[in-house]
Amino acid sequence: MSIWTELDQTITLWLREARESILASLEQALDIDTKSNANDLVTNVDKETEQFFVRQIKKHYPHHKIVGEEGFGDKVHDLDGIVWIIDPIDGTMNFVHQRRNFFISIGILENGIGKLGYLYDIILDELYFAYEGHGAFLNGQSIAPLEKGRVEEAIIGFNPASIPANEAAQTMIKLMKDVRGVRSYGSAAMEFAYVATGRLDAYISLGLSPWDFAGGKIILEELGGIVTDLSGNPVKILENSSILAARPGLHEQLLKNYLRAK
Ligand code: 2AM
Ligand code: CA
Repeated sequence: MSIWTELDQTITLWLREARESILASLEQALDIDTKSNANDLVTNVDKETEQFFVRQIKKHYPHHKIVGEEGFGDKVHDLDGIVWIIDPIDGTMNFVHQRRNFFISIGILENGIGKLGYLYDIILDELYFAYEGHGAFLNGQSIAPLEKGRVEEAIIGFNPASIPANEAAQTMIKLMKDVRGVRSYGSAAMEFAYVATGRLDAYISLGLSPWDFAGGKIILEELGGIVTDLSGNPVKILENSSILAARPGLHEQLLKNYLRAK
């Protein structure tokens, strides 16, 4: 068994354990706090879930490095070796307000190459997973590679709160009118999972952090999806970035006709 298959089996068990404990915590009062602004929420469950993973990884894989949103991981400056990038709850606002539509998101890289990606819809118990070079799966069922798409037939994921306050806003609004539909789910992990399974054709975000996109990028790329920043440049994994994640064909069309259009 390869180290990745073995690691996957272990992570799947940890994810199930984390899910049980998140579901149990939903039966109790949440301890809710704010971070960078009044809408940037964090709860005791975000922190406890990240601590659970950090504890397990440190115990079983002490040489691996960890980047975690809530800061319980390591100070990671480079992608040498094996690096875990973890968002214990992606879609915290959904978690607090809706009690659904939130994910655990994990990406694992070896020397900068994405190897394993996990997006776990806790309420629906749907686990999206990819192993680089070996396919992507939803609850163990193989996900079909992505076919080419076109703007006129596309449903895109987009957060209207992130329409830029400059002339690019007009192009963005034109795009919203040209596509078939626009959706805003409030969880980058969910939007990546939806692009991976064809429920969305593209996802656009003006500013995400590494833990918001690491797991999703690995899964989408395994399916032939394309993930860049909004200028079409490769995403730097350890830095905040804008994100354009889309089917092939559609990705080029969005860049050429909207995002890079003058
Ligand atoms: P979170 O729930 O883990 O905070 C919502 O559009 C998406 O953007 C979610 O994935 C959310 O992740 C993320 N997000 C929310 N606030 C953010 C911020 N200040 N910087 C980067 N990503 C953010
Ligand atoms: Ca989070």
